[in-house]
Amino acid sequence: MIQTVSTMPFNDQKPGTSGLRKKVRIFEQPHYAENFIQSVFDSLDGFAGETLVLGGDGRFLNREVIQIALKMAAANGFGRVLVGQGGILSTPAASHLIRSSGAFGGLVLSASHNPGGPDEDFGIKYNVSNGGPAPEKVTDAIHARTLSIDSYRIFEADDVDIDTIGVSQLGDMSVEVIDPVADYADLMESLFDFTAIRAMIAGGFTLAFDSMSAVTGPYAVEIFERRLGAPAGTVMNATPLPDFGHHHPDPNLVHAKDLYDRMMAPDAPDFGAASDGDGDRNLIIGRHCYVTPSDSLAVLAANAHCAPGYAIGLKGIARSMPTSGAADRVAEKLGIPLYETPTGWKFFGNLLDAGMATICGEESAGTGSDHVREKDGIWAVLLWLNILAARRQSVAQIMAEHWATYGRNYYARHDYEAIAKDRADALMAALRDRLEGLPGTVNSGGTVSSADDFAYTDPTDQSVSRNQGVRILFDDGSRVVFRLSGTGTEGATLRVYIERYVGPDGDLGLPTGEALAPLIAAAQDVADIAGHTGMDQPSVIT
Ligand code: VG1
Ligand code: CO
Repeated sequence: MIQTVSTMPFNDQKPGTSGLRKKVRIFEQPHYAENFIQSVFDSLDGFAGETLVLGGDGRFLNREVIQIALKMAAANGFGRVLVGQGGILSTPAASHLIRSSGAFGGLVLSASHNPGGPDEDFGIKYNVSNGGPAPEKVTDAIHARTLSIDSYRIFEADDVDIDTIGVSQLGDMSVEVIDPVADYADLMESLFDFTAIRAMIAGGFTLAFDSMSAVTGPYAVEIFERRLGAPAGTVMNATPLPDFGHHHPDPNLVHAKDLYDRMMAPDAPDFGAASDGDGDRNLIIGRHCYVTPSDSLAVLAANAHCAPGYAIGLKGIARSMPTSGAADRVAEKLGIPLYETPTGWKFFGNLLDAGMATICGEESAGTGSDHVREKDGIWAVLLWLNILAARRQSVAQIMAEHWATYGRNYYARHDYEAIAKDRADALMAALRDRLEGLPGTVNSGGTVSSADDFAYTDPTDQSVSRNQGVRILFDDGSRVVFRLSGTGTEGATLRVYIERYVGPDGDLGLPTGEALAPLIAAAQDVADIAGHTGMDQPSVIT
């Protein structure tokens, strides 16, 4: 029976960089998730009888919201829902499933790299029929709808069994519980030379993969251990847990410190990697060699032809604005275009759909390609392994050769977390006020050549996104970028991105902190971070 339930709008349901993310206790308010899901459906046209893909990263509340979404999809007229067994689908696997099943769209339940558990974060993201995150015009429409919604529709029925693979009926809608891993693993096998990687592993190459008790566990065990023959135990923290084992499932040097320490130990494996809550991010650490995500993007692009899926070469490379310019030099050498987009994967979708870019990446440990419309952690790891198998070199050798060819973009991101929102806004406002006067001035970073607030015009549909981050560029190509995070659930996080380029003949072996010190001081100076925030150190450096 379809019920129409009266409700009142919540005024805090604006999707951020990647969907709606809030504390679990906010999501637990009566009607909260229902309002958002109904607002998504109300913003879409023409899905009667169509397919919806549904799954999440297994965090606290995942199973409950899966049931709500199933019953609401049935009441709103979807014809079929494909749901991952146990409610599990990694973000890239969901993207693939939307594409391969010809679905109308998908709901991905995740707060990605944010922690999970009763006192932590939950999230809901809507992806469109190309498999990618809804573009801004859709998320804007969803937000507008959340502010006026007065009722939602839900099918009254017992909970659906989401743990047994098979088909059942919810009113007129069929529910297909599917294996969340198999199709995705097949897709990976179609892109990469599994025979060569398997031979490399059989020949003694060692790897460690940390799933951080998040969604990639089952995917990584199937792919690395079963299909590629790595020994059992290669995948660490392989069982998805509702609270990620109290860990923060963000694969960076702070939260994946165990892996980092292991990779720096005398008996380190040849290759280490980790992924985040929903499986779209990746951290790459070679034996005694950390690879920044921006460098990883550049190396993957420069060597993608080693993998069968990219043997014909790349159409173009896209990176988010704060991501370092390392990939730009690769694009230049390959003679292909380089696109600079705002932060967030939703901005890559149009470029990928139009065949303008093949590989995309972000400094926040996201890399991916046109095989899906999300960033993809395991994909990046497999491309690295394929390159290592083809080049028969270590990660450190590959990095050294890369820098010797292209020069090195020293890079770091400093995050100042849990700032009061008004203070963070004041800092950005003061910075914006100063922009006009900065060009030509000299500070510890050098001479400022330009300063602006990044705006992006999408080359495929001419849509414009403004205020995407303040950039201060220096005349030697160095830069400092400031923006506020759009994925947090408490207070504000200021992200400061610092980059300095050194050519192939320059000093390629400096410690990053040392190479960037003058620019870090300049950032402090220009934005008065300490004055506005009261913090004299960043909370996290990545
Ligand atoms: C962060 C990253 C951004 C990434 C986004 C979603 O956004 O900076 O590059 O696309 O998270 O990633 P923000 O607005 O907090 O800087 V995920 O893995 O959390 O979906
Ligand atoms: Co993620």
